[in-house]
Amino acid sequence: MIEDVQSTRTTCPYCAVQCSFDIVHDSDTAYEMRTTTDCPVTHGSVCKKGLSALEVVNHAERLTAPLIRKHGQLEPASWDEALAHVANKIERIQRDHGPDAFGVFGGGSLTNEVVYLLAKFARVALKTANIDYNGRFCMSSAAAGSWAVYGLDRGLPFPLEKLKAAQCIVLWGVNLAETLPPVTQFITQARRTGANVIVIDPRLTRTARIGTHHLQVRPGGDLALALAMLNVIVTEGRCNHDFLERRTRGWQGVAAGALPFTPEWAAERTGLGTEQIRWTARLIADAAQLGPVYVLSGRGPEQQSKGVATVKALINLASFVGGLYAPLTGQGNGQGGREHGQKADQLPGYRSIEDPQARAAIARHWGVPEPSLPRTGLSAQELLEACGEKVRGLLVLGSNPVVSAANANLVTRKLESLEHLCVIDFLPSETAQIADVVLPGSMWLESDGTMTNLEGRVLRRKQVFRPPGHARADWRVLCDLAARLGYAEQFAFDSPRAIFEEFTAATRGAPADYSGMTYEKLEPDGLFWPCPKLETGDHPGTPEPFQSRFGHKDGLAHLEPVNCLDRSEVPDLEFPLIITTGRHADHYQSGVQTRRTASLSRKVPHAQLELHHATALEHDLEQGGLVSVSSRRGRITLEVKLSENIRPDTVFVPFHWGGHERANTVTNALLDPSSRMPEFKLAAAKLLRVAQDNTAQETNFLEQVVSHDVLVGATGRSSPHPHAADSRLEITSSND
Ligand SMILES: Nc1nc2c(c(=O)[nH]1)N[C@H]1C(S)=C(S)[C@@H](COP(=O)(O)OP(=O)(O)OC[C@H]3O[C@@H](n4cnc5c(=O)[nH]c(N)nc54)[C@H](O)[C@@H]3O)O[C@H]1N2
Ligand SMILES: Nc1nc2c(c(=O)[nH]1)N[C@H]1C(S)=C(S)[C@@H](COP(=O)(O)OP(=O)(O)OC[C@H]3O[C@@H](n4cnc5c(=O)[nH]c(N)nc54)[C@H](O)[C@@H]3O)O[C@H]1N2
Ligand code: SF4
Ligand SMILES: [Mo]
Repeated sequence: MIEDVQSTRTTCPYCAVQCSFDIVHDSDTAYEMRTTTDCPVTHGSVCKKGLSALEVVNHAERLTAPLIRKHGQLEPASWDEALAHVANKIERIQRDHGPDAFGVFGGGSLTNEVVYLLAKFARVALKTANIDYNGRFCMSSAAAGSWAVYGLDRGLPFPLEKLKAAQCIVLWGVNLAETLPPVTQFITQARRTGANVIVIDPRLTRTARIGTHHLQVRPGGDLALALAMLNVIVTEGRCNHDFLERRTRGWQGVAAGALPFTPEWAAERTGLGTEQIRWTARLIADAAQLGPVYVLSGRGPEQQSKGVATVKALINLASFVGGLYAPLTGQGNGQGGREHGQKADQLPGYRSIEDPQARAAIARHWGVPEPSLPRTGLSAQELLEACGEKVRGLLVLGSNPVVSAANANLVTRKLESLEHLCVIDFLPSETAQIADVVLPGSMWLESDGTMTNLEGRVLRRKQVFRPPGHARADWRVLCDLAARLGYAEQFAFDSPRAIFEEFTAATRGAPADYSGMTYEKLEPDGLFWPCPKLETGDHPGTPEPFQSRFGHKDGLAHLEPVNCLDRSEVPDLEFPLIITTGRHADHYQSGVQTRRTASLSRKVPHAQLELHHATALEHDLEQGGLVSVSSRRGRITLEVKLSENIRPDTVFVPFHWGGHERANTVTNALLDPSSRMPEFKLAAAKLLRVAQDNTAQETNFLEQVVSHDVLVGATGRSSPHPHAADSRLEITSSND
């Protein structure tokens, strides 16, 4: 009926920009998603992923009933049966092996309400130390570096608008034209008024094309490059002493520490010329004389086994010219997701689980004795790799680690060896397909909540529909399960608003203080944290927390000298190339939603290996042909995409696919010593041409070896194309 049609303003299900949309709908159908110039973040520009998000809401594969594995197959069950089954498994595993034997794995796409609830569920209902989440794979290095040096991680510590007035923006390993597309408007506006935009990426990306300068760094060379640029700035006397004196401490040690790292030292490590390094450092320092300089990183320099050291080096570089460093957060609630307790070492409000005061405050808030709160548990990759041994059961909510964790063959085997795997999802992700119980949760427009975007701006997410069939809102699933475990009283919430009220009160006095926020005050433009509750009046929020002070008690940035310790895999005769991984504009994350979005997947149905013409020639590969890529961990088969835009020593693959196209089959799970971030951006690899008959021929001319090999998984398939069988996966076929 025409009079039923209404419009609900909410935010996008995907990335950390959190663009606003108006959903035009009636009580059970969404007709349209409209952009709105009222969007406080991007003023109406969005990307095609966001705009296509409705396509998957009514997808035929939506999970609408709980599923329990019986005789190897996932079969529909009632909520009663499924919840009793999961609660039983939890109780049995914890009774036999202790509370930490049951783990929890969360995600950065969940609302703050669900993140808070999951953190409380793990610590109160399960009493397990082992809760971690996919943000460990995402923001952990940037967060650890920012906390150490700035004393706080608030992602971008200023609204995106501020970028327009920059004199120089360094986009370090971030391909925002594909990953945060509407942010490009702020970059191009800065360019129009004369800013230099320096893009540092092994590929000449779409982002590099909107920049003024491109440094085609060798993967993993970022730390050496940052150190060498700092060396130039220090040795040529280009430091901003005023900023260093007023806003930092420890800079003298950093300056002295930079002396050995000359551009000559860095040239081979970075794959760049000494003059290019010198010239770029001077460009940044000169621009800083005229106005603001921002060094913004993406996952390129962060997803490395030296990610934290690299982030600290980027902060040093920015600080020495008087500029600011900030990471660009990735997931929809990647910022809130890392603040409210689903990380193994955190309690809500971005507090440390080891801090006695924080423990006491949260224990009081939750009505439990302080000693009952667990301590720091295993980090994401370590938690997944402990499955089947230290960890016997796992609850996954908001992640698809079978596709997205490093060294995914190993991780999948570990998950399969669990006594119990429970996945809460709205689609049959690859991880749900190997679960023992799948609980149907809610999509973005099926529950109320809040999301904290990449600027630290907290925005309202609004419910438009009820979850389909027997599916339930995620928060309700957690409350129901907690009740089964005997914690009905602590999880007696009747709405996301009730959770929000308890959650914001829990953050009072914490670094990420949301206590002054209410659902009403978050409209229309959101509020930036910290936003404490005041005795009188409303706190306006804090758009620029670093404007005059950093997060440490003394208000200063605590700069640290950084060394170039490198444990990364180096290419050798057997694995002569570097493989790096990342994203494609048309797909999102582990691809569960975008591979099922017809308008996106029609255009980009498969993972392609991007490689340079010269490398292709050397390996006898042609456009559209098949290539097998192997590393010390495994082998995948991909279509060849020839390019002039990538270093000849490097190949690139997006990680949005599973099966034989799964990038993480080849990635290295070497962890950063402090953030525990796996090395997604760098592994040694070799290529093998896949002949028509699916026989792989080694054509590595460097080694002058030609051998024949049969591709794992590429033989015995009825389809002439090894990808075809992956396009529609049956939920019941997983454990056959
Ligand atoms: N379309 C799309 N958008 C997304 C997502 C998505 O899946 N798809 N995911 C969201 C999420 S969660 C995140 S975290 C962000 C990530 O956003 P980005 O950080 O922009 O994404 P990536 O493609 O992982 O990496 C960025 C760039 O790093 C480069 N790179 C690879 N290795 C290195 C290296 O060693 N050094 C340097 N300097 N660069 C290197 C790659 O070539 C790539 O262009 O995107 C968000 N937005
Ligand atoms: N090789 C390589 N691997 C990477 C990366 C890389 O650059 N290279 N990047 C890493 C990064 S930065 C990230 S963030 C991770 C992301 O990878 P994942 O952690 O796998 O994240 P998603 O693909 O978003 O998975 C989300 C899953 O949860 C479901 N889901 C999403 N939202 C909700 C919700 O609100 N409720 C419920 N119940 N379910 C939900 C989706 O259907 C999907 O199955 O991948 C990491 N892995
Ligand atoms: S930029 Fe991010 S938030 Fe905006 S429409 Fe695209 S995916 Fe959604
Ligand atoms: Mo991410």
